[in-house]
Amino acid sequence: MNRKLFYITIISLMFIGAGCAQKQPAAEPYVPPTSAPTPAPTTPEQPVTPQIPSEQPAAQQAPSEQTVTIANFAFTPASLTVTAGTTVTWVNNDSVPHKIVADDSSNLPGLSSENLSQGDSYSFTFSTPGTFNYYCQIHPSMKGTVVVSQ
Ligand SMILES: [Cu+2]
Repeated sequence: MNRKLFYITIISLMFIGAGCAQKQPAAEPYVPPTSAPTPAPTTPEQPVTPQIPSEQPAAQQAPSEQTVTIANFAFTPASLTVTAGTTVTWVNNDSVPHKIVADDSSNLPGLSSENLSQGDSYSFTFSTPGTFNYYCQIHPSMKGTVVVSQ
């Protein structure tokens, strides 16, 4: 009689244990749904987005204007790298006039200055990415390049 009670007790304990084991996996799926909504609130993401637009204007303002100096029959810098939309201004510091025109390879007929006397300047806005060569029409040996990146 005692053995039967012993086995019954063990068997009943096994069923209880199996019942608990079955309930645990069933209860687990309920936990992820409750934990998933907690990261869903976008409050921590909102302070991040304002930082991005604040960086973009700063990057655009810096290269918006660049200057090329003309002195001693040379362009300085001879090769200038800017971002698209940048306005480049050439300033003639020589006592002789210079005239800036785009090289045929640049395909920029709009880049053409008047004769620039000493102290005169000429500005051109580069809106298209690419490599643009130019030279002085009066002194064709004077050459320069503007590289426009996006
Ligand atoms: Cu010249």
